[in-house]
Amino acid sequence: MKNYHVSLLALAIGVLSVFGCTPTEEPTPLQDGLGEGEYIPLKELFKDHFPIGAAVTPNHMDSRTPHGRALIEHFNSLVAENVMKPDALQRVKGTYTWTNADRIVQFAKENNMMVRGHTLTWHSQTPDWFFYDENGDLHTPEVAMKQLEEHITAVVSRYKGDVYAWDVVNEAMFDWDPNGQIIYREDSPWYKIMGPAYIDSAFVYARRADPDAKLFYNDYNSIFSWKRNKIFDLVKRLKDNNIPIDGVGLQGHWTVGVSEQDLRTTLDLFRSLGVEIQITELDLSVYLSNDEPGSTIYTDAFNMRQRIAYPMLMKVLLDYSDIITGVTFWGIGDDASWLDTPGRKHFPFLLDEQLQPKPAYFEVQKLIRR
Ligand code: 9MR
Repeated sequence: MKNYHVSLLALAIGVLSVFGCTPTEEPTPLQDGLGEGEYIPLKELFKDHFPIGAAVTPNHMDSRTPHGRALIEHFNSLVAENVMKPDALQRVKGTYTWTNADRIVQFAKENNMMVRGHTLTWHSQTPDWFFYDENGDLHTPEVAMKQLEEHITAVVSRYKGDVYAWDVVNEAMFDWDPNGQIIYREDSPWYKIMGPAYIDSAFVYARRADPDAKLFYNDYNSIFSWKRNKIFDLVKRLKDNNIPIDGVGLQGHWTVGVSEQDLRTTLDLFRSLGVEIQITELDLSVYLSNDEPGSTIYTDAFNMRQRIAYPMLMKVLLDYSDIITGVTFWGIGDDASWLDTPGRKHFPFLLDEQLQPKPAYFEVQKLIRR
């Protein structure tokens, strides 16, 4: 077990002035019999509150590998990082490729884990044939809608009873528009073909294929006012029109600077809609801004930031655990994250590059195991 003694108090104070709060002292001994460096697996820590998930690739699905072992130890829910997307399942029209997705579902079954499905309807990672005819012209709304219906019906039916929740529509709202004039992502080929009608239909098709699956709208930047209000309006409209939607997925691609107030305001807002919330793609980058120089070393400053930000975040999620029905990390440990670029690692998880608990993990553990 790694021993991180944060001796750099000066550094800590520097960081804390950023966060405007008082330091958490050196880890205090736990009062429940756990010794120094001992930990409770994540899924056990949160078992009374929500399942803890990880985004995975098919080659993680092997209990003999470190990733497979870490998954079995810490997680009770899985989501495919890529292999359930339209380009993976139906790259060629009418030809479905299930092998990789099946592996994930099988591993989950063998290890008593839940599976989230990601994603049925998206403008990205979706083959051109969904949108364009052989001349490169956009399909008519009828053709595109039919293809969407076939895809959703085939995929949801195959995993009926195995996938308990689907990201039915992903990232359909326009991302940045402080005046709120542009509601939908208008450059999405789905939108170009038929406006927002595809969103409503996708939920109807998914419900029809598996009446028991939980159906989510999933998006990023969803804790910021300019976007959360659009998502709120969308979900309200869907509900008012009896479109079957169960919840909102807040992706959770945040940083150590994530604002507690933004989180709470967003959760209060969605609570008022009476929908479930899941954090679907959680990663907490160690950088406070894009301008900070990149590092491939997990510095003491990064460590200190995460020791503060992670428990703050998890405390908020616990406070809302009556409406939060799942928390899924967008990866497993700091060895690999979609955020990483050469020279700039983001170290966004609670498990380190060796898939061992980080100091931030122990701070989170204290929330529950005092
Ligand atoms: O993590 C995924 C990465 O491996 C893919 O290259 C990328 C392609 O778009 O998609 C990433 O996952 C995204 C997810 O499906 C939707 N929300 C944003 C995620 C990060 O980009």
